Amino acid sequence: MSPIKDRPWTEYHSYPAQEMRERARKFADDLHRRRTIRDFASTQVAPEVIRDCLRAAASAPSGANRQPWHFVVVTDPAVKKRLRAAAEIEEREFYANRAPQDWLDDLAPLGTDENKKFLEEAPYLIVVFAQRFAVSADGSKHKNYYVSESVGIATGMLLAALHNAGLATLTHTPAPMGFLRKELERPRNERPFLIVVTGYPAKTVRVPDIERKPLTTIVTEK
Ligand code: IYR
Repeated sequence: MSPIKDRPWTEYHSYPAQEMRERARKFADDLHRRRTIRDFASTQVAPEVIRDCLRAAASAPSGANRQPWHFVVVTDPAVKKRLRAAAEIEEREFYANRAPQDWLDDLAPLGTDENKKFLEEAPYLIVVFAQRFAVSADGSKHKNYYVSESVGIATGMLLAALHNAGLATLTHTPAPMGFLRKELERPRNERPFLIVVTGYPAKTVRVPDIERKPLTTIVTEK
């Protein structure tokens, strides 16, 4: 990549003060309407929408602009079925033996269990991988920086973009999730990060009117 200083520079896009305030408020209000759901309709989603949301994610900042992510977009029912089977093996073990009691107690209000039917029902599974390092065509390794931070930011931007498009999402982290690399034939320099289960909510879905921590408890001004 050519050095930044040799690239064309464009003016920073800004808004008049009033417009800025409105945009900030509307965006926050809209993000607050996002809810994780666990029951998806089989309704199809236009691939262009998913592609544009991935384009939004791809704009994320990353350590040294190394963009250490890869997204596997799963729509093939046979692949989904395999992922569900593999995830449920791990999750059965998680709920029965691996999870300590205090973790199970924290999950109880969510009503989650080892049954992961959403992995087959949702039209899209976007499996996010983090690249610990990059491998060039000649096999040499190139370091990446702040990988978890970068991939976390890109995933957050993906969730915001999908919500903005009117789609529902579920962030699913089967534990452990090493099986995703094998099932999806990803290289050894990548580790599975998260599954973004994406689609429309099932007709029966109701979401709780949950509250978020008030700003006064999460923000300190100095
Ligand atoms: N991976 C399990 C358990 C789980 C853990 C957390 I932390 C959650 O917020 C939700 C679920 C599962 O997917 O059921």
